[in-house]
Amino acid sequence: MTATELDTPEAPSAPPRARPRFFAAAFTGVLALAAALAAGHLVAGFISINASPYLAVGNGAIDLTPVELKDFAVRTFGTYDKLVLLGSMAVVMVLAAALAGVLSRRSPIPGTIVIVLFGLIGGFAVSQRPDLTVVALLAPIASLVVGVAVFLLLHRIAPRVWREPESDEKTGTSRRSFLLGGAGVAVGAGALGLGGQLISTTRDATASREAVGKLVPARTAPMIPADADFAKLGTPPFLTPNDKFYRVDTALSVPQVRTEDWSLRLHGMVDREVRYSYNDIRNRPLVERTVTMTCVSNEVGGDYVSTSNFIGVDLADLLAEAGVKPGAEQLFCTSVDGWTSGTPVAAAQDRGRGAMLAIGMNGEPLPLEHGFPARLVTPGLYGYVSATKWVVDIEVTTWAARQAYWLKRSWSQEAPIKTESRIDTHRGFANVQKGKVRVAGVAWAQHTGIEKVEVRIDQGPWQQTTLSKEVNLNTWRMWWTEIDLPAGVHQVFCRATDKSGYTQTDQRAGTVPNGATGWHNVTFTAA
Ligand SMILES: Nc1nc2c(c(=O)[nH]1)N[C@H]1C(S)=C(S)[C@@H](COP(=O)(O)O)O[C@H]1N2
Ligand SMILES: [Mo]
Repeated sequence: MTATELDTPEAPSAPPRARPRFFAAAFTGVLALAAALAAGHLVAGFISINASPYLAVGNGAIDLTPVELKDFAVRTFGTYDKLVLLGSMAVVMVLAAALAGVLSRRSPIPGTIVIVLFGLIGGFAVSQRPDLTVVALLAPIASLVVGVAVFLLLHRIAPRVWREPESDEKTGTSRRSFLLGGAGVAVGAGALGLGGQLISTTRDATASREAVGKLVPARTAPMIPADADFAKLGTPPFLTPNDKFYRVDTALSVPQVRTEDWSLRLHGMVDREVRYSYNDIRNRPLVERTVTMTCVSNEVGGDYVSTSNFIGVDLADLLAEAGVKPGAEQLFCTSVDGWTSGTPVAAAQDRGRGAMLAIGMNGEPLPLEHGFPARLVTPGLYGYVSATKWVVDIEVTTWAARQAYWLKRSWSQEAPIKTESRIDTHRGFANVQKGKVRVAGVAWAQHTGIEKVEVRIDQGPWQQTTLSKEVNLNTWRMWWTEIDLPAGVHQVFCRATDKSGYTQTDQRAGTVPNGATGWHNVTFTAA
């Protein structure tokens, strides 16, 4: 705007629209984004929180992430990998929205295009979710409409005359209405988003889980003997409390499935298709089995291993009721959130192994994040091929016919758990007194059993450790010993030998494609 124009406000040609200032412009974009996401979240609250465009894009990103990056994220951030993802998405979106606002200082068109693009991405992500119907598209549509409307509105009232002297009356009004409008949008967006969150939790499965009550198996697992762990000497407790059980899955928000809405369909290469309701399963005589589960993403020395008393029914019984046809190779199991796994039929039918459809852990119904109402547990196989949580569909089929989630992403088709051992006491870079030092830890070789665990200092001779009482072949075993540590910095190694005679290799391998190998070691500094 030139001085001449300022001096002649009454000029017949309308004054050119002044461009909103940089921050006001950026702010306009960010507020429109917030309003859009909040509106989508609110509508999703009524349908399924997974219809929230923000979460749907996050879930889509998880599915598209290259395997190395995903593995890195799981290893580095653990269960927080999802928060990190949502946080990074928020940062990227805020920056893009701010940029869109700035680009729109002359005309609202660039910003509108960016918001529509965001809306389309959100809509696409929602449409790709296997657990949602067309109705779910209402959420991204709400986002799109509200986003564009708020953007155009704020753009209109954005202080077009901010460049003019503060004293100008028009400027003051314009600026006030922009700030008020902006604050209104911010508060409104907060309320909508919160509302969506609250409404969705009224539809969650917590009450359904509480209504199930205690699960009392007809056949309980043998009592865990007191000497099954050396918790007092620095091993983990034998049974992992439910809230300490490791968690690994691709779900950004825990699927909410109520028992009354759940059923399991067993079909494919079977004589007769069967469908079980929750009560069908619950009212059968329940068995209880002590099983140690492990994740293939567990690196040497890692924590993705836990033990529970699982309660449920034998998968072999269900398969017998359906009648598995000859030639069947895998159980292609689908979760309510669309995640899939492929379990070898032979492992599932092997009664000695004891694969289960589990509905309980340690006497309680499964915690929501561990698969409520029902999940699979197959002793001896890594979770990604054997332990579908929130399972709703089992198709008996061949390997060629179907490829499960992680198989498509370069992990192995068959994945028996590798024999591993870990030092728990001490961890990290421990400072200890030289002389007698206690070392303790855990070892596992599910479905084979642990024969011995040895430790050594630096390149020294291997020394035997004391093993805890064996509970069953499908569980971990604790070990401890005392070593004589000279002053200085030393590496303490451990290695297990399983009952097949195999001793852990010192060859380090990464987790992809079928589990890490190598000896765990901890640095001890003795003084
Ligand atoms: N629906 C669903 N089930 C799943 C997964 C998943 O991502 N989605 N992850 C699997 C993997 S990789 C493992 S190791 C186990 C972990 O079970 P937990 O979280 O109860 O320990 O669940 C399996 N079941
Ligand atoms: Mo896993």
